[in-house]
Amino acid sequence: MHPTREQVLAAIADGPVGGPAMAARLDISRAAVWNHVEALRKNGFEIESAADGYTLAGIPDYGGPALEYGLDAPFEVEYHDEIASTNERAREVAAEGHSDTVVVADKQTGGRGRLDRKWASPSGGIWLSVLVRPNVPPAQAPVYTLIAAVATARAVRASGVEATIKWPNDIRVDGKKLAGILTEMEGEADRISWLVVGIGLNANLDVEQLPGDQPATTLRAETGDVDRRTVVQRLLTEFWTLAQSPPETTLDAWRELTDTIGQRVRVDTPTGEVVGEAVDITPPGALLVETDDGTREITAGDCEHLRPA
Ligand code: BT5
Repeated sequence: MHPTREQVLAAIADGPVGGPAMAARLDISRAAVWNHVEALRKNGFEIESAADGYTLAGIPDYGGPALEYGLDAPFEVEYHDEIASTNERAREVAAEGHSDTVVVADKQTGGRGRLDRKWASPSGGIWLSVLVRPNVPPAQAPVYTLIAAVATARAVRASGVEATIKWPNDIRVDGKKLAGILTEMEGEADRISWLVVGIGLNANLDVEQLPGDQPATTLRAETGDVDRRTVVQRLLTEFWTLAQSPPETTLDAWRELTDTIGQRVRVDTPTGEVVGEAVDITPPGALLVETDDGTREITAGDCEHLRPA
């Protein structure tokens, strides 16, 4: 949001405040105040004007201005009712030179999973991509997938749903997939240029709207419809806080939220299948699996939890 518009909104939220008083305080003309008020109304903010000035009577449910308003993290939000893929769009935003931007859509027509898989993204879900430019080497990128997993799991738990993390990128409830993460990046040998972390969270959707080729669930099915603005803001605040913290903070939080550690797992890796017991996660995000032939450190793959042998 335009910084002055943000200040006008903040003043009205603390209102009632008169137009002339605001103009004086923000050092802008009364006409400019009026223009900002009208623009805010167009964006869905309910602003009442009475003899004692403007008051804020309501905020929009969802969308860019709704998500930026009251957000405790310095992200700009770009919102689309419909888009092919927020990850695609975030990559474009990165190419335009921006950072610390979140692309959010109500619906995706070309949502993507890992390895060219499709991600079903009907209207009512939470489909977003976080663009950041951390000053770290590319080898550190996997920690951002863990950050996204922890942030998503915490935001979901705050809505009363006991979600757990399955390495590397699933958020699940009772073994059913509630959310997935797709991390993409561009970098040189020693430094990440940009990182796009895509999060797909089945929010206000029916399970029947999902493909059904593997067990899946939605927040609607688990707890009823949620206020997506609250969920997204919690998620982004957690994401930002963890991104500013040492990686160990994220790893510790991840260990508390995962149900992969301690499981017998089968992991499909680019270099073959590994079966054994998952015993820990190591920086920046590799899974340690104890196999009959010794301990393996796995950086990428599809992981399946097996029943005890
Ligand atoms: C993922 O891939 O789990 C990553 C999903 C990331 C989606 C977000 S939405 C915002 C951003 N923009 C994008 O275009 N993508 C990101 P993977 O682990 O490969 O899982 C994909 C598999 O999950 C599919 O092959 C289906 O079996 C299943 N699936 C598809 N849509 C699903 C859904 N909505 N809920 C649960 N499972 C789904």
